[in-house]
Amino acid sequence: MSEERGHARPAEEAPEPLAEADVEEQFAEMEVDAPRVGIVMGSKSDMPAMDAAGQELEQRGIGHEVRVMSAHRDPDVVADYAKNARLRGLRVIIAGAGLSAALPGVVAAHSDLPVIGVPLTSAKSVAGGLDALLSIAQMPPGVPVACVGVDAARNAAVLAARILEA
Ligand code: RP5
Repeated sequence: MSEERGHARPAEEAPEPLAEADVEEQFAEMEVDAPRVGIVMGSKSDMPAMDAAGQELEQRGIGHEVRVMSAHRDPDVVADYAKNARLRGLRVIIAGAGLSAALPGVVAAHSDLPVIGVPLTSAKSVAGGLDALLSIAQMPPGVPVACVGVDAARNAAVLAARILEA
């Protein structure tokens, strides 16, 4: 029982000091639960095409999270997400976008994690998604983005799984 300065506290209320091993154990548990793959996309309209990535990771038992953020409409959100990704436990980022698909490249500019871009097609696309394909694949030297086929979100998830297992 603690009776400092006349304030009695019942023994059951006194917090047990955590041993160093306990802290490490708790930290390890947090890391196990943290998603390892981040799936991001430029618009809610990309969700139907990007669903396949989440489904593939789900089937493989790989923890992931899904976020909608546009490189052009929410540039600060994208930068913050990419900058904090590694610290949050993410190891691969899958980024899907259509039209002038800057999202994968911008994520790669702010993070050293491997980024897999998924070029998406839509009614406004040029040549069935060639615009997005070139935007994602034609990165400048030093800032690589892996690029799967147009609308090939499932392949992006398979590649992410292989990167995690490499
Ligand atoms: C891109 O523009 C998105 O990734 C999406 O594929 C495309 C159209 O977006 P919405 O106008 O449907 O929001 O940034």
